[in-house]
Amino acid sequence: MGQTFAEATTPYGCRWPEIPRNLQGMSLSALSQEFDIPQERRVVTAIPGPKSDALMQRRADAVARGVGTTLPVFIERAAGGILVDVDGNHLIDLGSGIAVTSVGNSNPEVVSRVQDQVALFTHTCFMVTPYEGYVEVCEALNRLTPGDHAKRSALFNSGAEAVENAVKIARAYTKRQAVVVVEHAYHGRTNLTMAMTAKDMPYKHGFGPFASDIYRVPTSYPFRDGLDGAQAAVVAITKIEKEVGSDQVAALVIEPIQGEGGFVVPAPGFLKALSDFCTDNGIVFIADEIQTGFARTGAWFACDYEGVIPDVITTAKGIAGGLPLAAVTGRAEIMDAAHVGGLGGTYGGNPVACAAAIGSIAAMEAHDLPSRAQAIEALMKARLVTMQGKVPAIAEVRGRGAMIAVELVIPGTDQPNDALAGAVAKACHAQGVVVLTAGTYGNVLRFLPPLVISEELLNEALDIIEEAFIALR
Ligand code: PLZ
Repeated sequence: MGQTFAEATTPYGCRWPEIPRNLQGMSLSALSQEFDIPQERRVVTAIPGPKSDALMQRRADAVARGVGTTLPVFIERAAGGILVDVDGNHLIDLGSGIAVTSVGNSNPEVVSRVQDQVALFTHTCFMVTPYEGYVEVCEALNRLTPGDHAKRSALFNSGAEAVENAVKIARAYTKRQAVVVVEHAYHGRTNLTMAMTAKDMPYKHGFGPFASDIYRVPTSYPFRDGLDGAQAAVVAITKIEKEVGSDQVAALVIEPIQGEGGFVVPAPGFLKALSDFCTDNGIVFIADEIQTGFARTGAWFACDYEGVIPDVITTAKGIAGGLPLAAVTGRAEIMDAAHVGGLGGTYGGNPVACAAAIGSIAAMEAHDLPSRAQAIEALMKARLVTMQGKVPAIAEVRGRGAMIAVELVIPGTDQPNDALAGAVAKACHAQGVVVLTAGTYGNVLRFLPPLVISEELLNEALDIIEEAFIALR
């Protein structure tokens, strides 16, 4: 397996996984042997099949319509990179439940620890009578997140809840109120995080009034703004200085690579310039790594690529292999600014979710999943760039690690082509490949495979994506 992450360092002194030069040496297939469902696509009915259709009908009668459906396919089992539906179709999973099952669905390390924990006790409430698993997860977070300074963590149930708490903590520490976010941001669906999220439909439409004292500034979106990182940072910082007032700002919250916003990778230097501005002005720099964290981008955290050490970092999704868990980790003096009893929640850091996180982190370390994410990037980008040569609507291939996307336009323009993104996604679904769309304009097709996916499965999914593009271009 080579060097451990603790040993390797970036030019900036952060942890940096080895870069696999040679895909053949990576054996992306080896891990798929661990899963008890054959890691192969199998289409045995129309997708959706008759049993899924019947369940969709029951769903319509029982479930509020506001909860949407990307694929009207009901799942019965899953393992690794395969979802098995109620009609017996085996689907290739390029979504990971929106970047959650990075260690593979029902990873054995996660399953066994969850089973052991659930038999011991299911809940006490950490604020009433604590247990070791919670502390162990916080220790792992303090060790793995960027920076060697003293840190503290607190655990919650969902990403949105983590973001809310990060803002609470930053306000308590700075005794300021304003929060700065950026265009195309996604931070959640609760009242405060809706205010922080950029996109109206479907996230905010009709759900106001929203929390106050949230200010939105431009971000770096190289494909659309044509600015380098320094130029984009000047635009954002000037807006903060002139329209908000630097000494009014408690926190700047930003995704190092935007998730729902369309896998927008900022130009080099943008994040570092913002984080330096925050340091100089007493503003808490909060990296929302809920989607990018835990090996997804080929480093433990996306900030590792930027030479940025956030004051506070929010995590969720990939942390616990599918169980609901989220965290806020940050500088000890910032985290401890909230008074005793000021943070918490009945279920935050539930013992079963903590056991899952310990299993998930163990699997990531044992199988060097950051390096596997880099191998996935190499394979996917090579194939998607080849596709771009054949499909003029593919304007950009971007992303890092196993967080890769294509932005689609009307050929010859920069006009977003959301119709094509939707049509290609639908065609892939019909062939048993789960892909997701994203972006403020809905014109981004994004891929979030589990990091343990086999090379064969990934290539097969890419064959189907390519066929769909050629047919619909
Ligand atoms: N911050 C960066 O990506 C969740 C949302 C799916 P929760 N992204 C998926 C949907 O349509 O609801 C996310 C994120 C970033 C915060 C969140 C919120 O995390 O666990 O969904 O609350």
